[in-house]
Amino acid sequence: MKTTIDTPVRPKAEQDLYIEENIWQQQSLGSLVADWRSQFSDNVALIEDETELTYAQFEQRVITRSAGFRNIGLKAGDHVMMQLPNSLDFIISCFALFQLGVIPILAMPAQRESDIAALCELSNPVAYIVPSSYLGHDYIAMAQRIVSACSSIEHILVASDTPTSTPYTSLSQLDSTEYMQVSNIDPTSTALMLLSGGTTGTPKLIPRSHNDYYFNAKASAELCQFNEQTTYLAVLPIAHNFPLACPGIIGTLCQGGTVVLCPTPGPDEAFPLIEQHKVTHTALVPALTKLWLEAKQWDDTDISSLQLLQVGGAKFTAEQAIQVPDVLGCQLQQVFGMAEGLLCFTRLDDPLNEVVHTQGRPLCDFDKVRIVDEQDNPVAQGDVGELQTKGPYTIAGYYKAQAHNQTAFTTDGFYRTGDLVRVNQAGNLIVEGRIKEQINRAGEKIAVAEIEQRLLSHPYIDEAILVPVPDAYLGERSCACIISSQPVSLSEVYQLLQEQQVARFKYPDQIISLSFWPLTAIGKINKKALIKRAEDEYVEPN
Ligand code: J2J
Repeated sequence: MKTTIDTPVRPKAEQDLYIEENIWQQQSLGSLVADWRSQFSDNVALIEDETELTYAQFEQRVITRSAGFRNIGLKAGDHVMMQLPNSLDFIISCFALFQLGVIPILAMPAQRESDIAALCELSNPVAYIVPSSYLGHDYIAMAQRIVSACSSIEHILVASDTPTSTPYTSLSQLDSTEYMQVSNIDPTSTALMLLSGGTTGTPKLIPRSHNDYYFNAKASAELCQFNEQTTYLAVLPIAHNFPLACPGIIGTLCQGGTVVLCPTPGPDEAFPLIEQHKVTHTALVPALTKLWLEAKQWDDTDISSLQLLQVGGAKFTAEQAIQVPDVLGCQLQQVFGMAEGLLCFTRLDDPLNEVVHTQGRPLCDFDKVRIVDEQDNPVAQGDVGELQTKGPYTIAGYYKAQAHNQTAFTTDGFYRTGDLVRVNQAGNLIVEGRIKEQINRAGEKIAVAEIEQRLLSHPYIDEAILVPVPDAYLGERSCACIISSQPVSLSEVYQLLQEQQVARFKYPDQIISLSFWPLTAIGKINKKALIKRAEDEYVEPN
């Protein structure tokens, strides 16, 4: 793997191959906006509340925002921290930045100061884009604190409903009617950075190039047969790869369809939008799907327009998968993806049995996958092992993470996913577990090391281990197992994490106290025994 200072790149021969094979279109994401306008001009591209934008109006909004960004001095290669909920502002700003070659770093609204500050330290953004508030959190106050610690940030930009009293620029104030020519952006360069679920105490950034991300979205849209009649409901937070580009928003726009923005993912907001806009496609994580399945039992909103529900992000049980066609009245597709790249989909013409029991197969023929044992040797056909992958839209390394990249990638450039999988007779992958130190809580990823380190900062906690415990609602909940000098309650742990400005989804759901660790026969800490104990001691919250 050849490494530039910050962003590892693929070997030249691989890049040439992808270009030769027309997998990489050599087109920047920002330049797509004009192409879409010329193909789909009067189609509705985006809907948020009462606002509908055609492709022509979308282009106009992107151009004026782009000029505004340029007027405050943003330039190609700059980084901008973006932390917006599902909104037009998100999409318009994103494409405006793409046009300038400015790289948005896509943080989720649920993230709090500890993550954002660490990401700013890593990436030195020149601007930070926030909503004024969302779901009760004051982002302006958070931004003020971040800026005082991060000297690279010159601008706090606040999405539309900015109170006039703030000293910060609102995004709409920025919009300029000046004509903006799309800059000449190298399509092999980084277009955006996604956040990794992470396995370590420090966050990692995933640099995705114009070429690879365009392919990711376009090929996914073709596989899912998106077209001008597609209406996609963006339900999951759109800073996440899945609703953004698998095919998600960008894939829908590639095909001339309509994107409807859903501000929160509950059925109470989503169902009426499906009915109102005759939504045909959407994507969910398993925990939300369970909620939708339950809600449909008593909610009689007409969601019969729904044709396809994609479910991914965490293991979807066959018991729930089988209910989707009957209860929600649409086809199911399982998606096993990762922000680092590789996407596996069940196909629309797969037999139901494969769709219910497997997580599909790679998006394209150029995806290389291998399943290996602990020594990196291929396992026998059908056996379980770690999935390693490389391909035209899988990264060659994380941003500015040279040491970590040495272990996260093999010497021949394969990404070690940390996922345990097997392949069935039909060639579909089945996710069996993971070896990475991560908890998958309702599709949101928690790096075990980060939370263990934070638990150890409590004065009474001497040792801490965070384990995933099977949970009927979340798929997995997290349990803090501690050895402490004095009793520590879950609410004391919450207080600690709140003081450290940690995102809420990372708080342990359960705590158990021990006086010594249970050990395996060879003397390692027996995590299975800890998980069993967590299950035995659990009292469901009421
Ligand atoms: C089991 N585990 C899964 C699945 C992801 C589409 C869909 C999901 C993501 C995503 C994504 C899983 N069954 N169906 O980016 O574009 C776990 C694996 C994987 C990790 C990646 C997309 N689908 N997972 O979830 O970067 O452990 O991406 O390595 O958030 O989620 O997490 P993330």
